[in-house]
Amino acid sequence: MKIASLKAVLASGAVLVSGAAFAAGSIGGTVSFTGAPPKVEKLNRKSDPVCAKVEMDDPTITLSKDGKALANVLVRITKGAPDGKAPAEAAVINQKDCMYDPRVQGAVEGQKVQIKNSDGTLHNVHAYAGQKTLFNQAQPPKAKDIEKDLKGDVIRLKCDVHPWMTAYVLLSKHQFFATTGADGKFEIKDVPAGTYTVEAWHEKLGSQTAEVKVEDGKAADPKLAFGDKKT
Ligand SMILES: [Cu+2]
Repeated sequence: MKIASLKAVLASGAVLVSGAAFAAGSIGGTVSFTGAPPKVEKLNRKSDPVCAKVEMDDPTITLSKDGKALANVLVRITKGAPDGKAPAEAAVINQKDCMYDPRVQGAVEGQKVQIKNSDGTLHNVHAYAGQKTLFNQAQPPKAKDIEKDLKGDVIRLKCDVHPWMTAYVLLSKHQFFATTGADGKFEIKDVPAGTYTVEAWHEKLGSQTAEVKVEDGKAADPKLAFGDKKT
């Protein structure tokens, strides 16, 4: 009897939990690219024989296969969202094949950033907020991960050894952000019902904003698009 009633309590609890998770909406869709697709240039990585082993395209403007959607756009709520708590886990950036992975990501103010070196060559991680240096640290092969506190808005990482290496971490006061994937799609999950301003940020093409109304259990699509005229 006792076990049966405990099971009943657990079962009803599970229903409540899943019900609560469902009582929110999401913001998602595709960030469109409406301009003429730029010519993809190969990066010149000859300065370091380790990096030169792998050919890489310049990822500054990365479009979907059909050229109509834009990858590496950080979409985040900039108005209307409640503040959140920084997660205990760090935002991780890996240096692999002499590139930062991911190139663009969001993090919560106060969250740590952890930078790994998976390459058999020296990197020098130089972090900026605007023109101001936040830290500047060499990371030889097999060196331990660099872990730092993040403060600012747009944090830019550059490698002083390999000038093509760039990454961005955008900080928000909450976790309502997502980066567009290779297909230009993004999804911000578990957004409470409400009206918000969302910003789509691209390292080269600037930013766009849109108003969006989120309803419980529904996906709101803010229709974000970039052309090729912006700087
Ligand atoms: Cu490097």
